[in-house]
Amino acid sequence: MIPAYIPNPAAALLGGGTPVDFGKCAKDGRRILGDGKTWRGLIGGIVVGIIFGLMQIFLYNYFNLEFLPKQTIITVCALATGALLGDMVKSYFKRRLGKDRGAKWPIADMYDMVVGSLVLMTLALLVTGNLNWFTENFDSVGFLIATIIAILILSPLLHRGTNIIGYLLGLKDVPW
Ligand code: CTP
Ligand code: MG
Ligand code: K
Repeated sequence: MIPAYIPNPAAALLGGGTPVDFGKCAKDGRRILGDGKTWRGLIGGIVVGIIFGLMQIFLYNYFNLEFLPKQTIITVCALATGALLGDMVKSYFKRRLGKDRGAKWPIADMYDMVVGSLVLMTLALLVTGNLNWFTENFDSVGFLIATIIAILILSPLLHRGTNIIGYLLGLKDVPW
């Protein structure tokens, strides 16, 4: 999940400038995505996520970490891109609900990148004919389910932790 977890904090560090929605509003008069989603954050976040994923592939091969699921170029690129696409879809619905940029939306804010990254990864493996990645990396359905449960438990903790650190370092305006 490293290529999925890195892009959002990287976007917070690198973001700014032109918003992805170019400042445009939807029919409800509110911003399509808002000023919290910028091109620099989007592209910078994806690139940094991919770089971390490539380092993961290198370390995996170097230290023979065969007990872990193996990243591939496809999983790395899809996880990093999916994380920030999920984050943008979340912002779209957040704006439609009338919540301002940076407002709290607990479950959605915590799982946007998890759902976005895992859905895009599965789609990317499907369309490239690599769905056997799942059977190659997970011995049993039980191991796959246990991994998903671990992701669902760890993600909000990591999300909360990094946001508190970002807030204490003055990189984020709010600790969520
Ligand atoms: N960011 C960015 N571009 C992105 C995602 C994030 O520039 N595609 C930057 C923005 O500076 C943003 C910060 O990272 O404020 C934190 O990201 P996030 O919490 O996802 O955005 P919010 O400001 O909370 O906006 P929203 O309410 O739309 O989620
Ligand atoms: Mg936020
Ligand atoms: K987010």
